[in-house]
Amino acid sequence: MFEKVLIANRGEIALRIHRACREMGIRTVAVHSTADTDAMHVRLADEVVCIGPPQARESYLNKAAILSAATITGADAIHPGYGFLSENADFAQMVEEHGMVFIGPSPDHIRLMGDKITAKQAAKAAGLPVVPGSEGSIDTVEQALENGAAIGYPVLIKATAGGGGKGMKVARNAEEMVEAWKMARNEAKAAFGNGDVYMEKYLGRPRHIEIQILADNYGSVVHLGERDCSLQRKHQKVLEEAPSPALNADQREKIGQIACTAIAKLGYRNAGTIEFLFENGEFYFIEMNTRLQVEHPITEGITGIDLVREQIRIAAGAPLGYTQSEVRFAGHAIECRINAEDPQSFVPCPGRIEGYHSPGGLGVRVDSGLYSGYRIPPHYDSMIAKLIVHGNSRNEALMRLRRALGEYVIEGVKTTLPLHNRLVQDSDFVNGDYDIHWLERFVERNN
Ligand code: MV4
Repeated sequence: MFEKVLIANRGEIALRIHRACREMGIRTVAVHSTADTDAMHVRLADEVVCIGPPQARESYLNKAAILSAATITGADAIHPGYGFLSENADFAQMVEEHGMVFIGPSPDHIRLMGDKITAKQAAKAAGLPVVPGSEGSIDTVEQALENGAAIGYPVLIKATAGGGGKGMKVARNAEEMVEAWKMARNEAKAAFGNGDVYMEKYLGRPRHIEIQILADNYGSVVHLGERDCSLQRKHQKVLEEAPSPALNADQREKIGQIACTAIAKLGYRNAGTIEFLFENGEFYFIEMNTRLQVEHPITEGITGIDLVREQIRIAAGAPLGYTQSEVRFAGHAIECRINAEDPQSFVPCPGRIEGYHSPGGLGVRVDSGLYSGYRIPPHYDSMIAKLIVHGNSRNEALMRLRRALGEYVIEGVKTTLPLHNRLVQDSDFVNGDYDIHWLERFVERNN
């Protein structure tokens, strides 16, 4: 096992990784920008290295600074968390070239899945159901029109370097195609420096359902069920739950098996998430995430498996040690992402935490680096805490969530707690009756 792991991240996920390491008897190295000197994960880590100024580009995205910190502290491995360098294939490769272990998949798999066209081709070849669409990139207006006619309108044009909805354009008919194709290419070029786009049949009211998988270095694969991440606003997830209220046992079992077979075929290792759109009882692969995800705790809630520990064990060369039939699913888990934002306008609201009381009790988990007196820096993502509840049933989880939200006190900054308080009272949400567009309408109704 590793003796020392460098945590190349900040905030709640840096703390989450530290906790897994501490339980495993692994020493931790925190790296931080000058804006994060007082962060909780920095306080708890065994060793600390300041890697640069507040701007992420010069600190948390600074490969040379992080590799230097790992080298001088003698770290055996680097955990990238999510965001920042977590899906940067070049960084993963540099970590290996420096004789350390990148806690994640191979650079080749990160690269394969980072390009949405090659990801989709690989997914299809591995047996995953994909959205009907173009074979590769759409490079001319003629190709755009041909593919539009063949796929059938409406179609969606997507950036191959994309994710997060940037460079996505709907074309409802041939007339809209030329403009949509040009705009998608321009947006993609501006956002990613790569203007390549591809085309898919546009699904109107799907749910976003993703399957968590774990694979060791020896070909063993398990899935840890699904998460329903449909409740999002402007491509930012707000609340996630597991299992999905939209799936029956047969659908769950079938897609889980398909996912495991595909992951084994791909030769993928470590943790990963396969994202699907789900509409009219059918799954359609859209992307694969080659990192630990923000919402991983709901999967931990229903399986009892510590995903970060599993990532570290796998990276250290340990075998999975259990089979699919030994993975036990129990109850229901829900996560609320709490952001330092105005709950109506969603404008970020950094500042000092003047008062803090987090909820507790059976089935309640809070992942957060917050404490009374902490100053939320303005330079980073506004997510400051995750409230995760688990119950024996969805209804029990909901009862617990309402209770826990009521206990949570965060003073000094505006937060999205009031949004969650309203959401958990809504009858559509309580009935599990929502798709990927539902929350945007809910927010507008309540404004
Ligand atoms: C789609 C889609 C409808 N049809 N693909 C948005 C971000 C990206 N990662 C995939 N996205 C979508 N792809 C087809 N063929 C609708 C979306 C989409 C979406 C997907 C998941 C969660 C929230 C979403 C919000 C708007 C659009």
